[in-house]
Amino acid sequence: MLRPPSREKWSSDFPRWFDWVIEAAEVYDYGRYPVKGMGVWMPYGFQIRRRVLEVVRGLLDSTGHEEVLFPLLIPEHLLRRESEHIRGFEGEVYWVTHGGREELDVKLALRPTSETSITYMETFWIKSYRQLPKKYYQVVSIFRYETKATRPMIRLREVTTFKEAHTVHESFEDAERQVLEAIEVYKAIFDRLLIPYVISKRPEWDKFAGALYTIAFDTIMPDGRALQIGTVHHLGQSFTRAFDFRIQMRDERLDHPWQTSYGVSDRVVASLIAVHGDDRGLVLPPSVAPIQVVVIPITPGDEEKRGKVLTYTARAAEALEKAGLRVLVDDREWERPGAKFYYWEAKGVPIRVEIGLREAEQETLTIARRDTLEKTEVPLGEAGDRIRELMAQIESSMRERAKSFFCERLLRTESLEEARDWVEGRRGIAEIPWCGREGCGLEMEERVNGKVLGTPWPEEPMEEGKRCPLCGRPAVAWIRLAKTY
Ligand code: P5A
Ligand code: ZN
Repeated sequence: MLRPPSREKWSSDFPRWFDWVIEAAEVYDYGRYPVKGMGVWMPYGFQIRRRVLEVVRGLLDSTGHEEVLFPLLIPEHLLRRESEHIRGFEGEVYWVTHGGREELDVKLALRPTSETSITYMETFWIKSYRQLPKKYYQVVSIFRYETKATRPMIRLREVTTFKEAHTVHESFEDAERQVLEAIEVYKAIFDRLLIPYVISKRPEWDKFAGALYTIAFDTIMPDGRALQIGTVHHLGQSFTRAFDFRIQMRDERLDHPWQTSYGVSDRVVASLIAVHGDDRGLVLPPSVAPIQVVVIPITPGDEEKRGKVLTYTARAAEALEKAGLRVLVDDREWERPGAKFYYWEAKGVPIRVEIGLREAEQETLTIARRDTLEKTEVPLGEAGDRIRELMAQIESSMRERAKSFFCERLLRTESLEEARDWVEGRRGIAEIPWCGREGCGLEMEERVNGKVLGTPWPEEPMEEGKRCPLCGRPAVAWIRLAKTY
């Protein structure tokens, strides 16, 4: 059994803790696969990924998004059609240049995102405003030749769980309403997964390539660095113009429709792991835990007593399953109970049930919760209900724990020095008054030694009398800065 590199690594050496936990919990094998930036979802990790995906799919489906599946390859001329877009992605594209021994006439890109291929096909499918709004999404692998340090799930070259939505609308305003809906969907996803976030409008210089504007969700990792966990883009008419995509509008005119796109990735699973974990390993919210209850029989040496414990264990497990819980009995004979405790703690199973002779004789269960490690004993007859209640409690205390950590890591200050100390010291996100000019924004990045995340969304009216600490002009907004992944 792998043990963490040392105590307190969750916050003091987060990258190592993360590498350790995904291996110890058998979530994701990264670094052994011989292509940089690509990892393997292992069975247990795949189950977590699947449940997170169910949350995302459920919310997209119930808000009228239709699932589609586009080809992985995009011909060069499509990818190049929108000039800002290709300028942004040029350096990150993997190209397929050969088929077998033959060189291809047309180079094919492994999609870095799908605005171009989807818009291209929409020109055939959508002819009139009557078909709008149109909301598509797909769950696919995308490929980006990332040059910043790659990291498991967080900065991949193959993003294997890209949930990208693409929508088409009659007007600027309709697309803007879609941006609001997308933000609500993403809030619901992160709320369900108990992941805290701030929402920012990214600065002009850091918006998505081809977008009018970008709204981003950022969370904070245990080491105080921010992580972008989702983005929503108003695409305006950039792509519909580039593809000469026109439809019949309400007033009979032919015009280019308006689009949005938004996406979340494997980073959602990464932040689920990072935000809730501790030095013993994963702590999974019961709603997405592949196993909600692990039952561990503690068998005495005596043959008859052993039989008694095992029979009772089977009965108890059946009762819990009947109560609708996802249960696993760990009856491996070659493993000692203590080793099993460590193993399932590392895997983040929310509830552990221990059954020894005493429990078997008294028809009770000893229940330990993963988040606080507290134990209680309950009668078997009440166990289903009690565990259900306990899971609700676990969920709310996990939410509170994550929220209070997050709130402690937001600092609002008018002093550039304080902001610098905060960001450099990895305490989290700092907000300082800003005049709105790009020059000052970029200089703040230098001075604070961090990255601008943008300004609060929804827009907050700026208090009177606040000034940009760099140029002294009146501030138009608070601007957020942090170290980022
Ligand atoms: C929106 C979906 C887009 O690609 N096109 C379709 C738009 N936006 S984005 O901001 O570039 O990416 C969406 C989210 O994906 C995550 N992400 C990544 N995750 C892991 N590894 C990467 N290399 C990577 N690149 C982007 C981010 O969370 C981003 O918000
Ligand atoms: Zn300024």
